[in-house]
Amino acid sequence: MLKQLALVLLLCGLALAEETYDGYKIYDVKTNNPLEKQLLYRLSKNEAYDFFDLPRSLDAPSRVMVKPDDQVAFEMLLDKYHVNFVVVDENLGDSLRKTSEDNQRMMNMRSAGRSISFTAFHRHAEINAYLDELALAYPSRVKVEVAGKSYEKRDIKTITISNGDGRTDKNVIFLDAGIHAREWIAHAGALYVIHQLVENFAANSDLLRDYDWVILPVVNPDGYEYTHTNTRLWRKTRKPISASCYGTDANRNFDFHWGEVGASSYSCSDTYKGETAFSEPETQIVRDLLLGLSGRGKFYLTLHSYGNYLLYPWGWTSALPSTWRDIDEVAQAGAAAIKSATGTKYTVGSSTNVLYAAAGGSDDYAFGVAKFPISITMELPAGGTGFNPTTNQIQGFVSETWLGIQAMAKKVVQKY
Ligand code: 0X9
Ligand code: ZN
Repeated sequence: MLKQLALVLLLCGLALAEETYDGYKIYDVKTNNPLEKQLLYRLSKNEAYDFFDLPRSLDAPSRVMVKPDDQVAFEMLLDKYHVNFVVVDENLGDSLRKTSEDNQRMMNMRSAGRSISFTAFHRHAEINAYLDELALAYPSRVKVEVAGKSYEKRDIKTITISNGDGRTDKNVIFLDAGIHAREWIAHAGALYVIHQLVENFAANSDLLRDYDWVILPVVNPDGYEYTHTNTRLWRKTRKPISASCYGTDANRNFDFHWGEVGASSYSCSDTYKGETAFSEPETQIVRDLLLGLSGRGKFYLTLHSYGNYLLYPWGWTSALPSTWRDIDEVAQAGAAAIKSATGTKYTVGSSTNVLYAAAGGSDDYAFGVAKFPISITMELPAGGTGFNPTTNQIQGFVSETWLGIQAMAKKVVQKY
């Protein structure tokens, strides 16, 4: 009995303990031929190694996080096959502590009466408070609704932004962010879009003449809060699956070719597809919003990080949808606007062809089921060693991202 109690306490302790990432290393692994790339693909199936990215292109290195106990074996294996690598972070724990202290300092630097800024990454409650502040300040143009609750009962809010002319039949651009908890720059990017459309309305009124925008800035608040309080690089939702494994990859949980490729059946995996399609309250909420907009919804844009990609369907097959040229035209407009403004390069293409095959994504569902004619996943740039931009990188990233979104939205408004 005592032993069982001790085990339960130990498991609870493990589940609640803060992950410090002390001694974790981050590697950039550069492959020079298809054989080396194949080796990397095989390694990425090993749960010991956390691949932050795994692009198809041979030129692009893959970034991998490895915990202290696995580093010797990892380096020996790469050496054995003569695969080049460099260590880009000798101790992730140190780096994360610094960025967290910096964020803590900057959190308090908000202007009066405003819950958020673009000089810090804010908590879910502050983000929700910002939406409510806007609803109060701009009642004719802003409506904030609770779309539902997360597994841990947090309010998942949408903000609907219009020009206040009272028309209710307009086309819609639906934007979300934060499907993946650790991709903090995506949440910040969505907040900046909200800020521009509401607080800089005069400059952006052409984007609201015949279109309403529905924005859900934090799809996965439980995961997001967990990255602030426990495990900075948590990706999934937080519903317990087994005694020691939590969470589902929300971007593998949508019911379109669910689980067919690039998704794991192992509940501890970072790409766990879930017990069933739409097993998570968070993905059910996005599903219901998308289906509710079917017909009016013309552009679905989901913000992620990282890698500078504008990705479109399909993610489940290398085949292209018959209308791929329409989506490509919109994405290219976004990439061109960013390139000419800041020089930042985005890669444009179908998810499977430029990144990797992964079924059950929200983008494929919006396009294939909810019939949004334009559906794009935008992978914002990396900061820090990937998911941890410094606070002074936020403003540059989100304003550049906005230029791309603005250009894509203009194209959509022209086309539909
Ligand atoms: O793997 C993902 O879910 C996305 N990349 S991320 O690094 N942010 O995790 C890409 C999703 C692309 N879309 C589909 N595969 N459907
Ligand atoms: Zn993501």
